[in-house]
Amino acid sequence: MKGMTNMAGSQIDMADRAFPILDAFQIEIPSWGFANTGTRFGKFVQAGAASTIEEKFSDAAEVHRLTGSTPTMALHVLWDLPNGLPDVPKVKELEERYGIRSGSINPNLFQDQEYKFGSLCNPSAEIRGRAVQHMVDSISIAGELKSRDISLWLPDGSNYPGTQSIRKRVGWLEEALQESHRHMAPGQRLLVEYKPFEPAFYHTDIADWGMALHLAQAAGPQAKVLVDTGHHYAAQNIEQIVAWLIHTGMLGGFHFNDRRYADDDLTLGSIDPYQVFRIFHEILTAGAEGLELDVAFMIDQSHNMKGKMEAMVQTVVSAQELWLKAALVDRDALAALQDSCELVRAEETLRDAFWRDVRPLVAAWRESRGLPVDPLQALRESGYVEKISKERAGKQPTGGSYA
Ligand code: LRH
Ligand code: MN
Repeated sequence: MKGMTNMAGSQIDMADRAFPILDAFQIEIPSWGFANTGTRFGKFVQAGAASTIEEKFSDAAEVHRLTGSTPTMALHVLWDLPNGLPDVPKVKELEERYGIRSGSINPNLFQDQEYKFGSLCNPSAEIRGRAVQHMVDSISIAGELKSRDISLWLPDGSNYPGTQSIRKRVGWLEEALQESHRHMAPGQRLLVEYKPFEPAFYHTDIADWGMALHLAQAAGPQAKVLVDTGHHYAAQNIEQIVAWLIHTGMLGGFHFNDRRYADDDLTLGSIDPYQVFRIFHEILTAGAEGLELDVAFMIDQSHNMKGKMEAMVQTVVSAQELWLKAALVDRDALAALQDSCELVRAEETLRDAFWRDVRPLVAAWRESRGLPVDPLQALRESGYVEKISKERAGKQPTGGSYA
């Protein structure tokens, strides 16, 4: 088979193991990862940034052409379907033209002025009603686009003690998610994302995995928890949270990114690649033990400094490599060493897989699948970034800190 011509026997067995693993690996890219984004201190615009839904589909198609692992793109309702349901036919046409399917649908309950004191948790029943209507519209859009997941993140919270009733807000949130769940079609999933703080800095209504798990269970059987790797205090053991969500059958998906301090939305594996490896290890071990998992892998990053196309391709390449490393852990040996409490040998069995340089194997897989052996180099040689920078220069909206 092409790509394996000059591989020794053991390498061929390794390829036999690795290639199907890489064939099955998929990770969803966020439309907003191609747009000009910034922080509250400003936004450095890139001439090639995407500002239209068509440009985002074009960029997503290029990432998939180069990596082979990103057939779907997550959409954010107000940013990508500003008119809601009436924008669906256009999106379907773009899916056709660019060969990229719409992925998770993200309601946006954090932009409208009326959500200052909350959306689904706002003391005003009227405002809560409008926020629930946006959830219902987002669920309909997902239905029209045959997207399985409605991925909900809420900025709701408060900035000062005593200014809001935390318990009343829990009650309103339970009602709103139960009402939303009632509008879901069979097979659809509601993913509840938690975040400890920002933009609220005293209390956030869905601040941690326990709150998200309770709300998802209270909403209904089609609701699960979404783990954004950037939404944890530095001292938290994320893979332990993942293990609990797997154990309770409540793990729905991930937003992968990396961080040094808080929700920095940096590129996956750029600060702590071992963190992603440990998360992947928990998922693969559960799968190897026969647990039926249905976990959506998604990227959620804002590329404020790196070239957006380069950052996205780099992220997918890192994810492919870290997934394969974790997939090659000798799980049987590890399980035996764990049971016999042989600590160092167990740890070395895990680290051995992490230290393995799988890049030649992934390159051989790409070659065997007709993909560019080095996607980042292929991006540079394609001239795609230069082309879109010329076409899009000066057309991007300047306002707003986010996409
Ligand atoms: C919030 C978040 C959420 C998205 C947004 C773009 O921090 O992680 O998932 O809606 O980023
Ligand atoms: Mn997220």
